[in-house]
Amino acid sequence: MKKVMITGALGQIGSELTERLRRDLGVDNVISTDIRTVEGSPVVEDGQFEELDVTNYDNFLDMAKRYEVDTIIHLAALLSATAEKRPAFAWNLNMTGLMNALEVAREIGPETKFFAPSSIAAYGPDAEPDNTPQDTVMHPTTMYGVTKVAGELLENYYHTKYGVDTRSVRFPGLISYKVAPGGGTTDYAVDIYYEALKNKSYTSFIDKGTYMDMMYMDDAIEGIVKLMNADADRLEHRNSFNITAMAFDPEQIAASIRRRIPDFEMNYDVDPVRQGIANSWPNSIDDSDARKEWDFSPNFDLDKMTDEMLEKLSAKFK
Ligand code: AKB
Repeated sequence: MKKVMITGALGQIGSELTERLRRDLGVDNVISTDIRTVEGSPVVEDGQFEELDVTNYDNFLDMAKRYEVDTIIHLAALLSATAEKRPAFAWNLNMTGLMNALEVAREIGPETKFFAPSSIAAYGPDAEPDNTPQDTVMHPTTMYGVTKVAGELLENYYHTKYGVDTRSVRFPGLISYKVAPGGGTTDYAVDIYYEALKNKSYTSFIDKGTYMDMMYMDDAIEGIVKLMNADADRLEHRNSFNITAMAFDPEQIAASIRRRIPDFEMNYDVDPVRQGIANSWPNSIDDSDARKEWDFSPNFDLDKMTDEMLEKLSAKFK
């Protein structure tokens, strides 16, 4: 990875990855792109930034050629809850965008490094729900999940057919304080920290007893960098690696917050759409292949993450 182009760079992952890669590779070696621009965002202001609609292949290719990039990190996509509301739009953005990104990678050089994330959403209700294996049945029942499985297969195809150096992970819910996620099912686990500090209470749209895998953003960013720098000979999986740091339900995150805010109150107003999506996903996934093939090893558990989220957000609110 020497010169990287990032799509969807203003999103939850992209904004933190941009900052990290600018530090690692130098400001001039990271070309961050997004469909929109946001005035005042460090992604836009502190380095190279271009507006790019990933469904426009010609513009995508021109930009990658102009900057002579050797790596594409494709993050532009719609998340699960929004995709469920607008399935046709989600298919077009997630699949045309990914197909274009892979075609651009193939076009600019046979060994272009490539990363696009999959998700725990790639699994469906018939997969083993606990400690879900890396390689098992994948029959998602959401449009987002369908695009993730198709995406994994496409990345595998471009690797075996054209030699594009594709790498990927199945992300769990990602929790961060810098840029809020948008349109995901796991977003409750981010919102809860904001509300705990503002109102000492939170009304969860996900029901108690619903377990999902989660990860603090620092571990997710470290995971991407580690996987992209991993020795290709060690990687047996090219579809997408399971990675996780913790699995909890809303009651457990509330209990973790109460260690710091004892009178924090948790209420429920379950959203049937997002609850249905959550019910179709695993309770917890098995990430032993990622640990074995490229030494994935997260640093944050639930309490450590809670402490950091509350500390960073209170500083932000001051
Ligand atoms: C979502 O909830 O849609 C995402 C995901 C798990 O991929 N956070």
